[in-house]
Amino acid sequence: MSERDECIFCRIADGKVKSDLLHQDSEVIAFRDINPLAPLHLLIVPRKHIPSLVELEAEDSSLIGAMVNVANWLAKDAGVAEKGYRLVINCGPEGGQGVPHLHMHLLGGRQLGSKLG
Ligand code: DGP
Repeated sequence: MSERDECIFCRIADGKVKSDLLHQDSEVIAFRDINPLAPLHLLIVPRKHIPSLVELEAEDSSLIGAMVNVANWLAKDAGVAEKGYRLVINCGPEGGQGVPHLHMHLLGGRQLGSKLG
């Protein structure tokens, strides 16, 4: 089995697993988290399989900007931009990363706690 076939977010990006997709372009997709922690909880995911933030190569660093742009657009579209929202990238086991494919959480729609860890 190929790396993409073994990765749940690659399978979603490739249309092999269903998701509640809200955005897709040539580089980035965004869909609702299956386990929402807030009224709005989206995942912004590069199509390219990058296992985690620490493995982001310099040549791919513009992807982070593309992911933030998509997140900001989705926050505005969902109506949470004015009140505020949070973007989170978990990296590695101690950073709380469960799915080994780079992704950004967009959380909003309620007052989020002031503690990060
Ligand atoms: P993290 O802990 O940062 O790796 O978060 C991974 C998130 O991915 C977690 O909040 C649950 C979500 N997730 C895992 N598998 C699926 C899936 O198959 N579909 C969707 N929509 N979300 C998933």
